[in-house]
Amino acid sequence: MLADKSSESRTIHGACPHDCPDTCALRVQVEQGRVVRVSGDPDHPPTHGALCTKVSRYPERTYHAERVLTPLRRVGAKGEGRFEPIGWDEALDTVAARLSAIAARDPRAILPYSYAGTMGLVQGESMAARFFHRLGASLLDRTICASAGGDALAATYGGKLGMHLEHFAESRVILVWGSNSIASNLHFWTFAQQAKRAGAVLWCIDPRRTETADKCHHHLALRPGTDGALALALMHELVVHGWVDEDYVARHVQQGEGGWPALRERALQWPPERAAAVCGVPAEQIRALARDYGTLEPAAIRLNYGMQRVHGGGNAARLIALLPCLTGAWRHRAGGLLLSSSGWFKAARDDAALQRPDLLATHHGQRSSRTINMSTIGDDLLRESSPDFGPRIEAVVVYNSNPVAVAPESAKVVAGFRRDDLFTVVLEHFLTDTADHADIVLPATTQLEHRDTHGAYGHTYVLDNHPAVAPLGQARPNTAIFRALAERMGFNEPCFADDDETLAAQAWKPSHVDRAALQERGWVKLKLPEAPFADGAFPTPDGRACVTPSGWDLPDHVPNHECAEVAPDLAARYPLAMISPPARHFLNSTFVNVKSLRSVEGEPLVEIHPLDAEARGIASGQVVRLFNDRGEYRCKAEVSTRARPGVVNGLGIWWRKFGLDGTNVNQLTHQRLTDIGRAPSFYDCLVEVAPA
Ligand SMILES: Nc1nc2c(c(=O)[nH]1)N[C@H]1C(S)=C(S)[C@@H](COP(=O)(O)OP(=O)(O)OC[C@H]3O[C@@H](n4cnc5c(=O)[nH]c(N)nc54)[C@H](O)[C@@H]3O)O[C@H]1N2
Ligand SMILES: Nc1nc2c(c(=O)[nH]1)N[C@H]1C(S)=C(S)[C@@H](COP(=O)(O)OP(=O)(O)OC[C@H]3O[C@@H](n4cnc5c(=O)[nH]c(N)nc54)[C@H](O)[C@@H]3O)O[C@H]1N2
Ligand code: SF4
Ligand SMILES: [Mo]
Repeated sequence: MLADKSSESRTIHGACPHDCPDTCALRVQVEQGRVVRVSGDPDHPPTHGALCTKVSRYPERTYHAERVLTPLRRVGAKGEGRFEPIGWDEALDTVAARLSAIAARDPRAILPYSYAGTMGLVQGESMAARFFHRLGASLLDRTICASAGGDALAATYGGKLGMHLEHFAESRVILVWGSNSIASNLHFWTFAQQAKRAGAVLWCIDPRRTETADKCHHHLALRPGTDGALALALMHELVVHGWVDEDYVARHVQQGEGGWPALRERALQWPPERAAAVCGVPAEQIRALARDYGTLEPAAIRLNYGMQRVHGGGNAARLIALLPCLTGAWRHRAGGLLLSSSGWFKAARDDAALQRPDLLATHHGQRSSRTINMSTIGDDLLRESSPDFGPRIEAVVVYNSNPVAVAPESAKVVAGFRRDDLFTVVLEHFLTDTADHADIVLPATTQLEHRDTHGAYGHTYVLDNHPAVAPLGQARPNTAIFRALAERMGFNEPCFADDDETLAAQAWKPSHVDRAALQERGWVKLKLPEAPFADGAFPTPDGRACVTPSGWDLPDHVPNHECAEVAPDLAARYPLAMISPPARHFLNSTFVNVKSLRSVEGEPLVEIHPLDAEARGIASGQVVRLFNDRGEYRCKAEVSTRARPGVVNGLGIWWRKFGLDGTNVNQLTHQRLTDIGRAPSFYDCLVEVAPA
C-alpha cells in the first residue's frame, strides 16, 4: 500500500486482471471509500504509466448500475434473463443440495467451466480447483484460446518461453505476426515503436489491414490459415541465400531423423511462388520479407495467437518458432521470438499447493475423473451418457467465463444451456448471455474488491493486487463462494479454510519470488537470463530446439478444415472466409455492456472488401446476413479495404443480446479442433454474405 489506510485519499497497488498479454501494474486511487481513478504504474517498465482505454474505464464497470449485487434465482425461462433476488444462505443451500445429490450418483456429471475472466491465481484456480478436485467433478481442458500455439511452442522450445518484452526496443526488424498489437498488446507496441524510431523495419503478417498494419512499413495480407506455407517459403529463402546460421543450427537444433535436414528438404519444395499461390500474396513480397528477416540483425518475431485459431495453427506455430533457431537470432537479446512468456512463471508457481489435485486422487482413487474439452461444450452438453463419454452433464458451474457468447457453434451451446434438466450456477459481475441461462447467479467481486496475485504471458513480472474497496453490495470473491460451498458440503480438510492472503502466499515459491519487494512495489521481475537461448540450452530433453517431438510428424503446412482445397463443395456454396478477431475496446466479451466503450465500437459489424461487396450488391451501413450450414448472423456491413478480397472480418466478441437477432459471430463458427492442442478453429470458417 502506498499510503496510510486510514487517510481519506489513498492509492493501492493493483494488477489488471484481464486476459491480455500486458498484465499492467495499476495504481488505484480511492477517495472516501470509493475508487475514483485507475491508472498505470509509471515505475513498472512494461506498463510505463499507461493503461488501455478499456481498463481506464474499470471504475465505470465496477460501479455500473447493472452489476449483480445479490444472489439471484431464475424465475423466467432459461435464457430470458428474469431473476429474483434471494439471500446468500438460500443460494448456497440450493447449490450445495443440488451438487450433493448429483455427486451421490456420479460427481463427474458436474462440470466446472472457467477461463480467464480474471487471470489472477487466487480468484482463478485456487479454492475453486480444490473444491472441484475434492468433489470429483469432471476436469476441464482449458483450450479455448491458446493451446494450439502454446503446445506447439512448448514442444519446440521445451516451454512457453520467449524474449523479454523490453528488448524489442533494440530489434532492427520485427515481424508482427498474427497480432493486432495496438488493439490487444498495446505495451508491446510501445517498444516496437521505439525500435521503429531507431530505424527498425516492421512487417505485419495478418489477413486484416489492422490499425497495427497501418503503422508497420509492410503488410503481408495472407489468407487465413496459410502461415505454415509462408514460414516454409521463408525457410526456403534462408537456405538458398545462405542466411542460415549453420553453426547455431549444428549445435542447437535437432539433427538426425525428423530434424533440420529433413525439414530443410521440405522447405526446398516451397519456393516463394508456391507459397504465394497458397497465401494469396505476391511472391515478390515473400522474397522481400525473407530478405529483411534473413539479413537484418537483431531480428525479432512477435507472434500472437491470432494465427493459430485454424486447423493447422499448431504446425504453423512450430514452423515459425523454428525461424529464429535457423538464423541464430537467439544469439542477441533483441532477437528471437515471443508468443508467450507464461512458461517462465511455471517454475516459480506452486500449482500443486494452490490447486490440490491430490484431493481428487485421495477421494476418488482409481476412478479419478474424466476431462471435458471446453471448446466442444456445445456438443458435450447435448451428449447422453455412454461408456465412451461417461455420465451426461447434469450441472455446470461457470465462473470467469461467458461460454454462451465465446464458445464456437453457439446454436449448440445455447441448446445445451437451455436444457431443462441441466442445473447451472454462474458466478458473475453482470447478467451476461451465460448468466441469463443460470438457475442461480452468484454475485462476484471485481479486481478492485478482492486480493489476487498474477504472472503474465507477455512479460516477465509477478504482480500483486490488493483490494481497494470493500465488496459492493453482497458480492463475494470467487474464493469465498467456493469456501462457503465446501463448508456446506462437509469438505473439512484444513485447506478449505485458507484465506485469500494465505492463497496469494501459496501461489509463489519463496525461492523464486522476492515477497518483500513484491509487497513494497506491487511487482517484481523474475530472475531470468537476458538472452535465454544465446547458447542454445533449450529446456528440451536434449537441450536443442525440437523440430519433431517423438511420435509427431515433421511440421508442415496443414490447410484449413474449411477451404477450397479441402472442401471444394462447401467453398462453392460459402466462398468467403470469415475471421472474428477482437475489437479494440472490448476484452473478449467483457466491457461490451460498458456504454462509453460500446459507443466507440458502435454496433456489431462485418468488414467486407469493395470487390466482394460490389459482387453482392452490398453498401456500407446496410444490414447483411452472414450464413452457412450452422446458422445465420445479421449485422451491419462496412465496405472497407481493411478486409482483403475473399475474407470478411466479423469483429468480436459481442454479447448475443446486443445483436440484431440475439446472435453473434459464433453462430457461424464450428467445433472442429486444431491439429495440436485440441483448440477451436474460430478463424477457419466459410460463410456467404448477402443483403438482408
Ligand atoms: N483489446 C483487446 N485486447 C485483447 C483481447 C480483446 O478481446 N480485445 N483479447 C485478449 C486475448 S484473449 C488474447 S488471446 C490476446 C491475443 O489475442 P489475438 O486473438 O491474438 O488477438 P490479436 O492480437 O488481435 O490478433 C489477432 C490478429 O490475427 C489476425 N489473424 C486472423 N487469422 C489469421 C491467420 O490465419 N494468420 C495470421 N497471420 N493472422 C491472422 C487477425 O486479423 C487479428 O488482427 O489478446 C488479448 N487482448
Ligand atoms: N469468434 C471468436 N470467438 C472467440 C475468440 C475470437 O477471437 N473469435 N476468442 C477466444 C479467446 S482468445 C478467448 S480467451 C475466449 C474468452 O472467453 P472468456 O474467458 O469467457 O472471456 P470473456 O468473454 O471476457 O468472459 C469472462 C467473464 O468473466 C467475468 N469475470 C471477470 N472477473 C471475474 C471474477 O473475478 N469472478 C467471476 N466470477 N467472474 C469474473 C466477466 O464479467 C466476464 O463475463 O473467447 C474465445 N472466443
Ligand atoms: S487490458 Fe491489457 S493493456 Fe489494458 S490495462 Fe489490462 S493489461 Fe493493460
Ligand atoms: Mo484468448
